[in-house]
Amino acid sequence: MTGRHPSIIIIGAGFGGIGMAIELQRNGFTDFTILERSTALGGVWRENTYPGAACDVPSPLYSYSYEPKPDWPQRYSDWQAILGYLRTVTERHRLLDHIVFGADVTDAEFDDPTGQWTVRTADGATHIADVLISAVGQLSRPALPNLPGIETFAGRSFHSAEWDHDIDLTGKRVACIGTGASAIQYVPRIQPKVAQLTLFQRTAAWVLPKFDTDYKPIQHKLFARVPGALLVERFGWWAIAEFVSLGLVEFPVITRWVAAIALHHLNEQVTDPELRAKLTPDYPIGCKRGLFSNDYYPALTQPNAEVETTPIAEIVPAGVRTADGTVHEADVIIYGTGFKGTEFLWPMAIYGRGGRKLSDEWQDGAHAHLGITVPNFPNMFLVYGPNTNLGVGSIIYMIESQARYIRQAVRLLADRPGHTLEVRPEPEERFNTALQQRLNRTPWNFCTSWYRNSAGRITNNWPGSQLSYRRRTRSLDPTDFLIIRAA
Ligand code: N01
Repeated sequence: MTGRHPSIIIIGAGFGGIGMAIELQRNGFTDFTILERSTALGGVWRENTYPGAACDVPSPLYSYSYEPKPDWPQRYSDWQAILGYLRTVTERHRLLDHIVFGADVTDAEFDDPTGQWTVRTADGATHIADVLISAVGQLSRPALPNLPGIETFAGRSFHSAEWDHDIDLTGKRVACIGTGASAIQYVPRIQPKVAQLTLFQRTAAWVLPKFDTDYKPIQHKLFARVPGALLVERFGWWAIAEFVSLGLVEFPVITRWVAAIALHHLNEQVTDPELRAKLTPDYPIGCKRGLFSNDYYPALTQPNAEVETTPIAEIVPAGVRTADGTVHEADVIIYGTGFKGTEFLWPMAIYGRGGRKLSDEWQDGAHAHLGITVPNFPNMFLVYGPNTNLGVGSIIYMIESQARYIRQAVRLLADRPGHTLEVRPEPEERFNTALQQRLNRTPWNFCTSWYRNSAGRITNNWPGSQLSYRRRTRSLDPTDFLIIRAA
């Protein structure tokens, strides 16, 4: 480590990486570089441009606490507004000069003798730093289904996160596979223009009403001029999320109320008993991510829409063949089939102390102390790492908690030049044992989702509230760490 301030590499210029950079900069640590694989910042909000792409967490909460925005156009802003916000914040904090675009990290290696990280990118460049912070998110790698014949389809096809805007869907027969948070946003947008929409549903979603609104000029003025007004709106949504999250473990009665609201919503919007039956979930609410929409069900009741629940057998040149032998002809197939959420940091190869490979350490599923630090990976930190996703609430709030914690670790390093810092195995193990016990009591165990890996281990979610995580990460306990002089 040179001088008092560690040099830092942050991977990823989405909400996590930018939030991390701001936290460092605000605390006087300015020797950082953000490596971003794309040519622009924004992470998932740059990638997901499908029609209707929006955040289903209210914007006053889905924003940095220190960068309130009084003039959000809507309560649930679309991707353009969110991306615009992140760009503005990045510029305001003069972070653009810290970002290297087109830097796709392939591998990173900790060097025991120097106590530094060597980070390599696909273009052959090498970066060396004292501290490595990954902020690559959990949902940055689209997952295509493993369906036979997928490559034989004669029409056009794309994943929802790689929406092909050159394809005009007007008058086309469109097969949509998947009924997650992405699909329920684009299905209502494309249904009015397509000739035929066939929605292939493997599992019915729990869908709640969305209390969306366009903020009016008077509200913008109120938020901008009346001290605390925007904070009240933010706090209100935060408190609702905290209340609902109590239902995950402590008070299941809360989730039963939420389920009743969702079923009422379905019954109100879908009168056809056959369609209603198809759309009724058969697993506990909360097991998969809860969804919010006022226009998803109505879109599915239209004459040009059909919900197909027979399992898909294969993709054929003409379309989708279901297990009953029917070929559902299609001009376009849209895969709303989610992301490789449990493959943390994949496909980067990360080597820690003694050449240990992170993917080997995580063979049975990713785990990290507080989702942030991993034994034998000195001076390495994770933003939005394992078990830090929320069933309800704002990931930006979690990211802020992690950034503050990591900043404390960087401070420790700055105060001990020439040293490295790594979490001891015991606190990490204690943390994970308690975490897994608590996870066993959550509804996430009762279905498959991107929260669990193929062995069934829940690697993605935090089984508690936003506040409980904030409390756990508020102050870094130095006794949890080995702080040793680099050889
Ligand atoms: O993906 P998903 P997503 N045959 O994994 C189905 C975030 N997000 O892109 O449920 C047939 O939720 C699969 O079926 P099943 C949010 O965190 C946030 O929609 O496994 N179907 C499922 O229906 C979200 O949770 C916002 O039975 C197949 C769907 O594909 C996450 O992104 C907005 C299949 C995948 O659903 C992912 O959402 C949008 C197969 N072989 C997204 N394989 C916000 O508003 C998969 N499926 C913040």
